[in-house]
Amino acid sequence: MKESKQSVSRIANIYGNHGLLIDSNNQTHKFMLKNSKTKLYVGDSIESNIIIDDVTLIDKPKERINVVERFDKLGKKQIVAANVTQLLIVIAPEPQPNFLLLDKLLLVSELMKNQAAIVYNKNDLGGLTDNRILKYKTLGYKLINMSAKSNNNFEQLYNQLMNQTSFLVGQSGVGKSTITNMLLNNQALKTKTLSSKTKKGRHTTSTTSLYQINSESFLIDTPGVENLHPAIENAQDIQLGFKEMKLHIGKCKYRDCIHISEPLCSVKEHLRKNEIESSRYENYKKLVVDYKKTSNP
Ligand SMILES: Nc1nc2c(ncn2[C@@H]2O[C@H](COP(=O)(O)OP(=O)(O)O)[C@@H](O)[C@H]2O)c(=O)[nH]1
Ligand SMILES: [Mg+2]
Ligand SMILES: [Zn+2]
Repeated sequence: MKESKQSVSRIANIYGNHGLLIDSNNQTHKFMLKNSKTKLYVGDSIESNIIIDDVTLIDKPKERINVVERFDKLGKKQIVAANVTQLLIVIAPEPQPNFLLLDKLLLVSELMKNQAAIVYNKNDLGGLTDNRILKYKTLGYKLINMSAKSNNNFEQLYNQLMNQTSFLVGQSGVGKSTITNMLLNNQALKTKTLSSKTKKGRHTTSTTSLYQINSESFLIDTPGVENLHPAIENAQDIQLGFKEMKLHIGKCKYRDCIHISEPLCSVKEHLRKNEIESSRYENYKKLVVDYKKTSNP
């Protein structure tokens, strides 16, 4: 029986009580949980565990800095990954961007205290000229203009990943798995062709997986991340995801103003002056209404 110790590793994927982890030398190993009741997520960090016959026995993960949550099909909260430091929100000319989803994902990122970057992929199909997208740059978000297929602006994306655990999010079909493939430069993930009839992407990622880009940089790709759940604790939190509204916090008549029906509201005043764009404000309102519907009063 071979037995050895190892330093910090990250969980790469999980199937029940076993799966794969990546060690600090970018080597993949099998693991098994000692106790199948222990909660373990992709991205979890594991410290010095015992390896027996090439299988790492895991007692418990290190304390998490955060978790990414979504609603499952039954509307129940589910954790999809842990220890994420950056959301990479991927959009493309096709499928057409869903701006409500984009604004919601920026809020998810803000409430996780993560950094966010918007990746405009498939620029080979259409240049980045859409003002609805360009405005995010004006708002202060990093906007990477690239094509995974024609390897355009790969450098910029690569630099954005350095020293981060990045989580790829966005509509199905925007190219998340293709980007992952490009980065890993292998065929480990299979991508299928966009269904030309519906122009809607099909899921091509069957399970959440973490990949190592270099010793300090990791990337997580997962299917079905459209219903990520922002960690909203009260309606006041929602404005934090909107940089242009954040500027006016504390300037309304009411300290707890949520900028919808209150009088003497600074946000609505700037909205009237077109300093806050109405489409962003409408998405803000939808997120507030959505939150109120699902939260217990
Ligand atoms: N033209 C073009 N197609 C791309 C690009 N990136 C991905 N695709 C295609 O878009 C489709 C969906 O990609 P996929 O990576 O599965 O998307 P995911 O659902 O976000 O993981 C596939 O047919 C890819 O070949 C790109 O940069 N340009
Ligand atoms: Mg995919
Ligand atoms: Zn207000």
